[in-house]
Amino acid sequence: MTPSPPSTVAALVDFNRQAIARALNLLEDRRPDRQAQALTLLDTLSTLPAAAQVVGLTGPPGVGKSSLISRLIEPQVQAGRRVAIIAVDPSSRVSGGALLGDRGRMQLPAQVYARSYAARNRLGGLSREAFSAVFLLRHCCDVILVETVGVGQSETDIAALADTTVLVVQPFSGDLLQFIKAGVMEIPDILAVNKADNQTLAQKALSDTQAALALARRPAPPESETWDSPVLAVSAATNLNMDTLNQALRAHWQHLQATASLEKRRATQNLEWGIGEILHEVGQRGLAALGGVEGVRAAWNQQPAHWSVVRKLSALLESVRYRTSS
Ligand SMILES: Nc1nc2c(ncn2[C@@H]2O[C@H](COP(=O)(O)OP(=O)(O)OP(=O)(O)O)[C@@H](O)[C@H]2O)c(=O)[nH]1
Ligand SMILES: [Mg+2]
Repeated sequence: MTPSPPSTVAALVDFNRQAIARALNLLEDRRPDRQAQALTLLDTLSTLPAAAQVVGLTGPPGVGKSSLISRLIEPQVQAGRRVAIIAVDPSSRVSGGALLGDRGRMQLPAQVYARSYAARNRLGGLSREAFSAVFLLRHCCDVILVETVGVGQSETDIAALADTTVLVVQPFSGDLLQFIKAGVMEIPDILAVNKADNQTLAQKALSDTQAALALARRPAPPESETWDSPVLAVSAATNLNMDTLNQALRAHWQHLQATASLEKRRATQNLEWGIGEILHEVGQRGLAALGGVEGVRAAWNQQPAHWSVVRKLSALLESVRYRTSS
């Protein structure tokens, strides 16, 4: 692989928004030479620290995910932190206005980069482009906020991409809580009951959520790496408890770093990214030739530990092309 120009990499790491936009366009470009350039860029970046905390906010339509994001970025920007916002949305709204909800007419500050993606199928969930974008952005900023709409499957999907998953619910979100109780949905790292400006409804939602969580929790394993998912009543409209939500995000990040959890999550995310790329490149048949998801996992882990994810991916693609052509 020919290395990417140092100027491009330096500009990305420096959070130059034009450079970020160009690099994300490159990831989406389907021409083979551009795809090769994109992989080279990811390969170069993957030798550098991936220091951003990836926070996934998910939940049913209209619960206030975008409103919460626009609140969450305020203290980050004040603290001089660089923030990327990725909205994965079935209706593919592109403007910053839609992304930031009712408050979205404002101009994004210079330390904030935002981009929307359509939710195209990737193992039935998040778009491949969004996955790769987060992959790249982890090297360019301090925090990435990913918004996804959904109930059920997409929460599991966002967990494959985010370091910290926040499930946003609102009063009367019984279906979602049923999913947690029934074990259909993984327990999120943080539950935010939004719209708590309506006191009565919020109190009821808070106790329902706590009850669902208590039923779903399994006994903690002996090595105490477990995280007790907090349930927080918040309001994006009145700023209620937004500092508590920010603190919980920080606390979870510290927890991930203090235990081996971050390393484990990142390894899973890298593998998930690899599987998405393999599906894109060689389809279900190619994936089957590698032994399906299990086969890819085994082959991926057999690659040298010092190899970047891009090198692991290239080796697997080469082997599947060899097998399917012979
Ligand atoms: N009362 C009240 N309304 C809120 C609050 N947060 C958001 N809203 C309103 O709820 C509506 C939806 O908010 P959004 O932030 O766009 O919700 P969303 O989850 O991003 O919606 P989708 O992206 O369409 O899934 C808007 O009219 C908001 O003004 C809140 O804390 N309290
Ligand atoms: Mg939204």
